[in-house]
Amino acid sequence: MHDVAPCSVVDLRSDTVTRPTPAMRRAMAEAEVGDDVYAEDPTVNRLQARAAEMFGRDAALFFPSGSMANLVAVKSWTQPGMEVICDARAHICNYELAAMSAIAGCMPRTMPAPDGVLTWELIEPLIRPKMYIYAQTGLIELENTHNMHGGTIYPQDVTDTICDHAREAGIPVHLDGARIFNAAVALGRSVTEITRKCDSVMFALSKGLGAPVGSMLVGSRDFIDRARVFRKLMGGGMRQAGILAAAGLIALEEGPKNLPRDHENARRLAEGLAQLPGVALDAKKVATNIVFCDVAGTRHTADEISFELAKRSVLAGAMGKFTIRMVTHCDVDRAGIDRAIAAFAEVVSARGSASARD
Ligand code: TLP
Repeated sequence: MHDVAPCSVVDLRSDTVTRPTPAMRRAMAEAEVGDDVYAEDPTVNRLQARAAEMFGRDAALFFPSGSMANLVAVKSWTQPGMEVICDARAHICNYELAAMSAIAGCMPRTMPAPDGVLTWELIEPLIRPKMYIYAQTGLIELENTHNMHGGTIYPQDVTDTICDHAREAGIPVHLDGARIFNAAVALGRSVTEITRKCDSVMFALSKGLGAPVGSMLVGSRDFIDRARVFRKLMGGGMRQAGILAAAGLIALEEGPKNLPRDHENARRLAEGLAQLPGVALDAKKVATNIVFCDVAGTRHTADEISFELAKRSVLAGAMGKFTIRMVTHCDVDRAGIDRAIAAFAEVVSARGSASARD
């Protein structure tokens, strides 16, 4: 558990905001390092080997960010001029600066999927016929858990069916599993089991697992060899990166243990917020660590509410005019969640009476 000072800010903007634990800092200070562009950093090599083992794959590669790992996956699977099928609210297509187009030369072909969970029935009609007038489908991308749909999880049979059909169609499947450990913990299954049919998987060390920096890409040896070249092409060849990998190793071994508590806290937060006047959300749908609520009923915008929350030392993300996102993580404990609910209640009632006075 990370140290949580009693009067600290309760930062629920994202699970990316966690600070390294004292154990991580010690491991970073003591890390054995080498030049990773020569593949000679022993700590990076250990992290990559451990990640590959945990996912039951041949190989893994360490990246400075999930965005770069997703981009390199697209680049490694496709040719310029191809299409990438993904959900309309996928991170890869909305929050990565159109990198798949700007850098990999691919076009996203999107479909709004209920809860962000694509199915083969939704995907199949988007696959282009093999005719020279069409851009060809180069990749199918899934996101598990789905960030902008509130941490939703792919049912196993849905992922497996997509991957089976995609394989028959000769199209690889890349999984943006930035929060795949959250999904695994919620399902009570291993990450190997829930990702085994995907051709490549990106997962983050720097979100719920608590590392300060880093994401991993896992897959076949051949895929990772290609990805290594593209990572270098994009300027992601790091040198003595063992100081980061050392924290990543601790995140990988210890981080998943924190996730059940983060999920409990998210449910507690959701149930608390659902009681507040003008705040709409379905607490029963909160399956992992992400809580979205709609504040339109308070007659105030998400920006106004998050501004007021910040004055009370609670940070939340305004993700749309009336949409607020709050993400639980290892640096916020149950007391922090209760403080967040109390602050939200105060803001909503203070603002409610202010608007009643208007
Ligand atoms: N997500 C961030 C923001 O970019 C929205 C967050 O605060 O949740 N895939 C998924 C599903 C993500 O949620 C994120 C980051 C990424 C990829 C990118 O990872 P990084 O930030 O390491 O580039």
